[in-house]
Amino acid sequence: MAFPATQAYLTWVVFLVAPPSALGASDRIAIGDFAIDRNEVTIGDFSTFAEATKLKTAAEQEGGGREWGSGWERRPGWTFRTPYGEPPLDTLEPAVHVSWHEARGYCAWVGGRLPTREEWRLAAYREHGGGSAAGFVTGTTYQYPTGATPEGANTNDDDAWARHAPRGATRQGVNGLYDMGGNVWEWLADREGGDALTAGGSWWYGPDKMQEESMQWKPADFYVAYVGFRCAYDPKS
Ligand SMILES: [Ca+2]
Ligand SMILES: [Ca+2]
Repeated sequence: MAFPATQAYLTWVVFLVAPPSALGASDRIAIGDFAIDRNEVTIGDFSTFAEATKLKTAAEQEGGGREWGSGWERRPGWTFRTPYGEPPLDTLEPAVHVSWHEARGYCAWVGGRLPTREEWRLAAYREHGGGSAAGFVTGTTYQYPTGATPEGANTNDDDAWARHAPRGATRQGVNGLYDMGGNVWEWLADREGGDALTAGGSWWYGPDKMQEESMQWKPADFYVAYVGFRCAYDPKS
C-alpha cells in the first residue's frame, strides 16, 4: 500500500515515531556546545523506548545478561527489566544488560546520541557552572566526577548500596551530574574495531575506576549487569 507523501502524512509519521516530549528532554545539563543527561538512563526510560519501538534486547533474546563469577556467566532472566532476575525495587534504577548498539538506538530515539570521550571528560571532570550550587568551582578540573574525592559515589567501597543505586540517590557531582563516577559503567560513542569505550566505573569496582584514565574498551555487543549509559545532545535537539 502506497501512502502519499503529503505534509499531513509526514507529520503523522513523525508523531508516531517521536518519543513523548518529556522523555529524556527534561533534565539535561549544558556543557559548552552540547548537553548531557543529568542521570543514567533508567529502567523506566528504556522500557518506554523498548515498548514504543518493539525492541527485544539481545539479553532478552539470548537467555539473559551476564555477571562476573568464574569468568562471565550468563544469568537466565537477567535483563534491563529484571536486572538481577527479579523486578527492580525501583524503575529509576539504571537500565543495564543493554549493548552499545541498543544504547545508541535509545539515544537516537530521544533526539540525542552517545557522548564522545572528549564530551565525557569535559562533563565528568571539568566544572562548567551546573554544579556551582553543589559547591563545585567553575573552570576547575577535578580528579573524580564527585570532585576532589570519590566520596558519595556508589562503588565497592563501604557505602549504602550493595549493587546499583536508583536515580538521584548518590551525591551530586561536577556540573550537577549524578553517577558519572560509579553506579554503572556508561557506553561512549567511541569505537575501535568491534569494541566501544565505557567510562566512570561501577558499583563492582573501587573508586579508582571513576577517573578519566580508567576508561575501558568492551565489545560493543556485550551486555552485563554493570554497564548502562546516558545520552548527549547537540544544540536545539
Ligand atoms: Ca556500593
Ligand atoms: Ca555511571
